Amino acid sequence: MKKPPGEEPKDELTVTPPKKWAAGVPAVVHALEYSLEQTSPVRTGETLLTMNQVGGIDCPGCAWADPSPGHRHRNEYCENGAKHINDEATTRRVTADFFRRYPVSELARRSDMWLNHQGRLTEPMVKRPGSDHYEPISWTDAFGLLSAELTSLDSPDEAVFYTSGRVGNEAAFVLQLFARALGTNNLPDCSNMCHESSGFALHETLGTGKGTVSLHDLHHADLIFLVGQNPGTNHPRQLSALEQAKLNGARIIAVNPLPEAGLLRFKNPQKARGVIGHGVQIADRFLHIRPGGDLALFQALNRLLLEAEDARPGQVLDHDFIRANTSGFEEFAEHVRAISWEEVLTATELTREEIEKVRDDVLRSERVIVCWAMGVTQHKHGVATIREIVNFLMLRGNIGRAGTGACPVRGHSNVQGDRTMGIWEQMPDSFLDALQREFGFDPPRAHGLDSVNSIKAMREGRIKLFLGVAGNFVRAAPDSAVTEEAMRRCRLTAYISTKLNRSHAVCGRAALILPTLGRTERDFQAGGEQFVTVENSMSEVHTSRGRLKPASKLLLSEVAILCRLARRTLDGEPDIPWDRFEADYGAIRDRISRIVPGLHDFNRRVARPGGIQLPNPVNEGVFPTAVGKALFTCNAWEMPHTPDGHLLLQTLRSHDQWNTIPYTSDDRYRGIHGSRRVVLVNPADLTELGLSEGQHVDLVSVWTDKVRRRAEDFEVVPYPTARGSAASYYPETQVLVPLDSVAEISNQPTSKGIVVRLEPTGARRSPKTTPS
Ligand SMILES: Nc1nc2c(c(=O)[nH]1)N[C@H]1C(S)=C(S)[C@@H](COP(=O)(O)OP(=O)(O)OC[C@H]3O[C@@H](n4cnc5c(=O)[nH]c(N)nc54)[C@H](O)[C@@H]3O)O[C@H]1N2
Ligand SMILES: Nc1nc2c(c(=O)[nH]1)N[C@H]1C(S)=C(S)[C@@H](COP(=O)(O)OP(=O)(O)OC[C@H]3O[C@@H](n4cnc5c(=O)[nH]c(N)nc54)[C@H](O)[C@@H]3O)O[C@H]1N2
Ligand code: SF4
Ligand SMILES: [Mo]
Repeated sequence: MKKPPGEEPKDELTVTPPKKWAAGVPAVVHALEYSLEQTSPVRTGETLLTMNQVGGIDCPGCAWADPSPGHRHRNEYCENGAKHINDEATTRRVTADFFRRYPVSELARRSDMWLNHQGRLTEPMVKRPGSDHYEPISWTDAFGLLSAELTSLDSPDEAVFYTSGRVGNEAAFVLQLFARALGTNNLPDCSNMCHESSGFALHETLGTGKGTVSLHDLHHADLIFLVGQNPGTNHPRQLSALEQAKLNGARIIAVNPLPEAGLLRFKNPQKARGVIGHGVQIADRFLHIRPGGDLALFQALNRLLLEAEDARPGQVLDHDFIRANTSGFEEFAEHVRAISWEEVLTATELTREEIEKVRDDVLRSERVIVCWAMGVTQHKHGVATIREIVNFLMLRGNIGRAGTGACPVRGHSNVQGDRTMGIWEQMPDSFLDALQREFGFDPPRAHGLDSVNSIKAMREGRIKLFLGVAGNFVRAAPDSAVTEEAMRRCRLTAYISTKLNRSHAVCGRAALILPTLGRTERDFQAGGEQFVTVENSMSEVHTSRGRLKPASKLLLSEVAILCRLARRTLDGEPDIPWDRFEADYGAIRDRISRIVPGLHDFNRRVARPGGIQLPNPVNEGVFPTAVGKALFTCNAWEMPHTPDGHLLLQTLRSHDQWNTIPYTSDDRYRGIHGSRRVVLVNPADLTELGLSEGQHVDLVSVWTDKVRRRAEDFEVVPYPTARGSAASYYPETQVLVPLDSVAEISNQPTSKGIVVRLEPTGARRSPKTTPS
């Protein structure tokens, strides 16, 4: 067993030129280095060889889809997938001794990286009110404590149940069933901070909150937009799909304030050509857009398409599609024709020629797909931007046909599945009615709290109990100081987790750590060995089966923990067979199959190689919106306003982290090594601001409430980011994101649009920039 590190990693920055390509040999080597540091060659082999294979472990990383069975590579994973899985399969352990040694107050001072590097949690622990230490507690007593707190609440709405998209379908279904049987819809999840804007926009305009694209569609598109996403780091196997599309003749347009390595060139490590050769150029066109400018870009494109139709009537727009399937075209067209070019060019920092060239690409293409991620959703007008993308697709009938569609690229491996299972504070009545029919109780109908509103309720003392499953809410949520204070007001916080993180240290007056099996591990219950199911970004539901011996004998599965807690708390009312669910997850899937449309006969169908493709009504020509047709929308926009001397900051991921958990301080593709406390700024902006490379600055966020939000001591790195903007890593910059700075309609934090000022601290490092 490897000894956990005692020291914090050193913070020493070296900058090299950003990479111009992604993956290839260094990616493979890098993944193996991290894996071997965490675990052993045998365990690395056991996990990686079955990862993303039929009957194997679903990668616990992103939600990218696997090729169909028979078309999978022997190594069907990417560098980062290998890191994520081995971060879980680590042989390092956090034991009761560790908690005796480190008081909670000290853990709260430790870095996210150090906490994660301590290894896997091994036994249930409790922190009692007034104590500064976690101490061991038996499972029975832990459930006793939690259910006593739950039953003593004045109302079930004083509890909140948070999940991340790492949770499999069965546990997600059991969790929402438990919360609703208790009487609350307070089911915030990471999606509230991730693709919530996509869900709202797609639901309103197309009548379904999910993407409409399959891998096959991507392979056969003529033109693919990659808007506000960094696939080389965050969805690396998407690059293989894009490579395939290019081989079939597709053009790709990347829209991003940063020239990300994965958008430029890709060397596929699964092919000899990729390992030794020059790889494939990914983006044929790169639009170096100002952050927040995407809505203006798509509106300008829409206006250009309408004008092209004026010039060549009947040859540009898909009138049949528009007439048969949509509503609101006239108002939309009138709105878009009136937009001002001057405002578009200021908002996007692009030239009119650049946008006209994109129009020409569109006019030459029969089949267009738009992919997007956090660069679109995490802005004030994220919902409006996605609605405008839908307008854009519909104009030429690029919805519902093979090779076309809307592709929100999802983050966590099962974030989409969790929603399908009912993890949402606003599930529609059709789902709640089905629960009522199946289980014979009245689920609450009033909407519950999402992530931002949960923090507000905690801050006001309206929430007494917080249960988190598979996430790190304290670091994922905005406005760290506010969120941490809100958490500390809770009477009890409890986390079902695999690894130590800051949410265990910044906790309620009492706190529980409930350690659980990870996806890599074998899961034996009374009914025999179990598997779980997950749904990827392309609505495919399939199995995931662990291979490794559990990290500790004292671990329980997520399903077992939730079923035991529910049984103890609800005491037979309503009558739900929690014991049976725990013993055999197939019994849970049987119930799901009667509740979730498209998952009928779940157990039998999911056992087939490749699993189940959930139907998307849009691809069958059905648009289940309020009016029964797809909607064109009119989207007013407002440029993010940055006063003189300020920059618009985006908070993003490095290549070596999983959400709130940095693995190392390196970001290889961007040429940043040894430190995460960096702020990337365009050299011309640096000159204008009177700042220079290597200078140390505090980032100060400017918001209407005048609260001081400051992230201290970041080093300035000149970087080709779009003018007027800056980029820095999340979660270190979480402290700068005001709780009230949210996207309209979706209430999603605007993590990519924070107005900041850079205040020099006086310190400066000697330049250590090295050639690549
Ligand atoms: N290795 C790794 N993989 C991951 C994750 C991880 O942490 N690590 N996280 C997973 C999760 S939960 C998610 S949601 C996804 C996130 O995947 P991404 O959305 O790719 O993640 P971010 O790092 O937030 O990057 C956002 C990208 O948007 C760009 N951007 C920022 N603002 C704008 C804008 O206004 N307009 C445009 N056009 N672009 C903009 C940024 O420059 C950056 O390239 O990744 C998933 N996969
Ligand atoms: N400023 C800023 N904030 C953001 C974002 C941003 O781009 N900028 N991105 C947002 C997005 S897109 C997301 S999705 C959220 C992510 O927010 P979360 O999903 O809450 O955070 P994670 O970092 O994925 O959670 C990591 C923890 O999950 C636990 N865990 C891992 N695997 C398992 C498992 O199998 N079972 C259980 N029970 N526990 C497990 C481990 O204890 C680990 O410490 O953050 C959001 N916050
Ligand atoms: S692309 Fe995503 S799902 Fe695929 S191996 Fe990489 S991290 Fe895992
Ligand atoms: Mo996410």
